[in-house]
Amino acid sequence: MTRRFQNFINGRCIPPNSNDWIDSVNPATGEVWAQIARGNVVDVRLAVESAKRASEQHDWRYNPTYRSKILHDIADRLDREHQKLIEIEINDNGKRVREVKAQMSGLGDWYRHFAVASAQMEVENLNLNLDGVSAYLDLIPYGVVGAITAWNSPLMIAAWKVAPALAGGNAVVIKPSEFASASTVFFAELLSDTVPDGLINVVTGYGDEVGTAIIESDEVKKVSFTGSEIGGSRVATTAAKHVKPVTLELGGKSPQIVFRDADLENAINGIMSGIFLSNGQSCVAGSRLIIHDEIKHSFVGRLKEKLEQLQFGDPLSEDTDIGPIANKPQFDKVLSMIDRAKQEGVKIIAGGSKKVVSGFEGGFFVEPTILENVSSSNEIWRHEVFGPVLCVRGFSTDDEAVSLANDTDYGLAAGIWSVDEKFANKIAAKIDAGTVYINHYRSVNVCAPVGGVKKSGYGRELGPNAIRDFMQEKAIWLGEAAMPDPFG
Ligand code: TXE
Repeated sequence: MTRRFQNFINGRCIPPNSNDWIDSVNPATGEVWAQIARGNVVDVRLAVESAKRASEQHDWRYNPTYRSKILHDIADRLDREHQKLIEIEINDNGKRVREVKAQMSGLGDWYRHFAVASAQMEVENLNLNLDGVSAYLDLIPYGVVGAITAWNSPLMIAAWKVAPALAGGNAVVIKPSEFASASTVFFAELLSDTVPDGLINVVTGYGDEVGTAIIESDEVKKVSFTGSEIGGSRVATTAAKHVKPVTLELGGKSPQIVFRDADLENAINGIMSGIFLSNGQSCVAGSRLIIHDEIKHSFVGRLKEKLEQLQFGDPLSEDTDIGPIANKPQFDKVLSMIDRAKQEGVKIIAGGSKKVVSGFEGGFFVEPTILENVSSSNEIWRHEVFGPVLCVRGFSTDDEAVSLANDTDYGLAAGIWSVDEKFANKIAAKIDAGTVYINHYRSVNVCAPVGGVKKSGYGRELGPNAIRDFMQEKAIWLGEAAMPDPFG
């Protein structure tokens, strides 16, 4: 019998009110490996009620030291038991075992950081420059927070929302992507005897059913979303109707600029990592290579050689370099965007087709693809593929490089490759993006904010304000001298 993942509400697994289930397909085989609950507004109501009760517990709401202890317990539990999550995640989204292991073994650390940060939260005095009165800043939790996540790295994306939300004294209702929900449900289940009931709830299902119900619930006071530009726009529209704040981490079309003086070996590794790790299914995927005309030809030749050495195969195998695309709609989207690029006259330098992998004939494999002869009007240059597809364009002047880099509606990340650090910093200042990497790419760290400008969204995750983003400021004023008679 197919394994079923129920909703997780108030500390236990419960079947969906609809009694309906959604198939979860293993992208390496194309076969159904599990089913997830098709949640609806009734499940969301139960989850929100349980979250509200949990968020109102006195210790949770007012005692950061207690919250810190629970977050430490979560981190320790994940350190001990994260292996149990690895296979589920791979069955769900096909990410390679080497990448998933790295993500899962670090999962506890996201929670540990916020455990420490929660314990360090202090009252902030406000410098009013007034006589006879002082003020301080109180930070208050929202209460119940909604976390709507995507399929590419479900548990890491959830950690970026759940850990700071909990540290700030909230309870969460998570809606993972319908394409990869199992690991998030299992994660909540794994923590059921570590986390007080109701603090972490998971309702699975479709965006326009479960996601909308979460945003529309009066008791959900803030929503943090990771997903597509269209999804984000819908989420923001619904939230606006309810005057509810949202954080949107949407896609990107991130440029990587390689200057003539770059350390080319380093740059090649950076470009490969930026677009071909995780099959380009990363929000910061460096999908546009902008490279000086004089080095373009040889650089692309070396990228091509690297691609030829990569092994396709089972994402569960340590030897695999390239696994499947995470789900069928995404597989179809990647291939159809490549096809349309071909029709528009874009030149295929490498890849460009689906790949049939022996033993995994039903899997959603796509060849890593390099495209040249791309212009600003091509869809493949303008729109996020979220797949292993690199567009290459040459430049001759620095201004041209900057202008090509900013020739996008998005602004999540960018890479700059030059050994002249001063020059690279000057270029970085001109790039419209939430993150710019110089001679490096793709790393994330709890101390560095993640988020975009333009259509890559708004608000930030992680970084110095991560907990405050899940809290509201309240100014408390203290009169220290007699109030004067206003009419005297
Ligand atoms: O995204 P969706 P999908 C981009 C990438 C990809 C494309 C489509 O380009 O090809 O998005 O992916 C929920 N109200 N990114 O279809 O639909 C949905 O159920 C409330 C970039 O997976 O945006 C899921 O949980 N919720 C991205 C989540 O939103 C709604 C990562 C994301 O789904 C909703 C993933 C609604 N109206 C995809 N509509 C990144 N930022 O890195 C959808 N959802």
